[in-house]
Amino acid sequence: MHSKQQSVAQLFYRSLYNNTHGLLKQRMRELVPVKQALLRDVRKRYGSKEVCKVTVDQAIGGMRNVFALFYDASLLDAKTGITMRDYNIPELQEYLQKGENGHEPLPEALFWLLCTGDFPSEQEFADVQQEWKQRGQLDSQTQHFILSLPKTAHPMTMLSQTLLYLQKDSLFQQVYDQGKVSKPQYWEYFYEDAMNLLAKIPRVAALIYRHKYKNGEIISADESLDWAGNYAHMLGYKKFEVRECLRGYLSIHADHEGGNVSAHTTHLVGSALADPYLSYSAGVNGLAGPLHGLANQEVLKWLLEMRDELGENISNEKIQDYVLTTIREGKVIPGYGHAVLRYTDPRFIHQKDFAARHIKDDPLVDLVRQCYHVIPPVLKTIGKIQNPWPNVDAHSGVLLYHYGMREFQYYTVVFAVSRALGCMANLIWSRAFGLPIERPGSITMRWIEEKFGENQNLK
Ligand code: AMX
Repeated sequence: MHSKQQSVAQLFYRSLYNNTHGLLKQRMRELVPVKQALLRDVRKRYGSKEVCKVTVDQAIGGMRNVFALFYDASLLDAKTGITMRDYNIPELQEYLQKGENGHEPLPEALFWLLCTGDFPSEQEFADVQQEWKQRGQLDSQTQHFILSLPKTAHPMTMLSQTLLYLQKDSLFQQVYDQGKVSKPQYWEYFYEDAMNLLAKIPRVAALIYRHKYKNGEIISADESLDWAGNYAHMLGYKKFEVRECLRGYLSIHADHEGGNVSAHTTHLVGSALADPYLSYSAGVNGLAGPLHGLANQEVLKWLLEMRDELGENISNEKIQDYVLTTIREGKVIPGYGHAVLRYTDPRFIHQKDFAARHIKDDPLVDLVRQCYHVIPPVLKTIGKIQNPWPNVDAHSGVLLYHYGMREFQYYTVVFAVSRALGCMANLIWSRAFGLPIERPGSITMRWIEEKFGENQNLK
């Protein structure tokens, strides 16, 4: 018999077999009933309380400060920045496992934290690392698919397409199609898909890079390296500093609460029970927008254009004029401002400190530092800008550029590899909590006028 049913069963049992000793899944199995009960209790006690009011301005203005999403793994504070399971960026840097006697946190450890709320023991950490190595292989068809993509496509488009290609392997979709899964089990299949997606995404991303920019010369994985270190290796970067840079980079970009475009899109699409591949492909498409993940490539372009026009050793006054000219042309200053943050993004500080430790005498890194002092006072003079301070994208692209990655379009792919960690942890928990399909109401101009207009009482 060679039925689809058989192949689904084989896939599932192979995956269960592989994970008999998966410590993260074991821990999740302990946690899921406990947290489900906690959420039930929270709803029972506070379900009817009002979280916030929504004004017409907020409905039209991108729903700023409308707290209508439940997203448990991370929270963004306008002043202190992101906390992941209540730990801020410096704390994560201090407490998470680090690689090669380095300084930067390892994403495997962060994923454990995002899923469980606890820092992993050495054994738990090693177990996730091992699992991702086992699950991470790309078969020859997948490699062929990537190597056949048109090189003219944007690398974020390639990433999104490859995630859709891999969707044929979704265990959730297969068992759901066959009616073999009930709601309490959904999360287990989302977990399997999420772990496979995470294990594979650095290899997919590295292959896209080698295909688009390096004539398809593939670099095989080095199984002795960690997830981020191996990504640096497969991209073709051999220096210890690049591995360190990517460890930190992939950790700090992992999650930024639930309302940002990539996290929210992944969550929304997943709420329709679209599997993790479909959901994250959608999230990646949102991340590819210039106001979201593409900003780091925009920053670099903007800085290089400024340098081309004004030369080296630019004075503060000239930077100020350049900023004002950019705004007069109707453009934004990339890397500055944020929809929620109102102070300097701690992830920017993390990268600035990394640069201070590892990078000496790079005029572009110096320019980023100079801009940090010069740009905010200029933006403060433009009343409508809510946050004149830098976000993470003001620095991240410049680090990659320093280490030799000159393909700006690719920078957002690195972001996407990282953001998969937060999006996947949340997606697993959304199914574990049994959250429903997301479906907010919307209003029309006529609705607003009829409800609040002068004649409303006459109607
Ligand atoms: N340069 C120029 N104008 C800016 C600005 C900037 N850096 N930041 C905000 N503004 C403008 C907005 O465009 C808006 O103008 P409008 O009313 O004419 O449309 C006005 O100021 C008010 O915007 P806001 O309430 O301060 O910000 P927002 O929530 O609407 O937008 C963001 C937030 C990030 C899109 C915006 O600050 C921006 O475009 N920044 C530059 C791009 C960037 O760095 N994006 C990365 C964000 C982090 C991430 O997701 N990776």
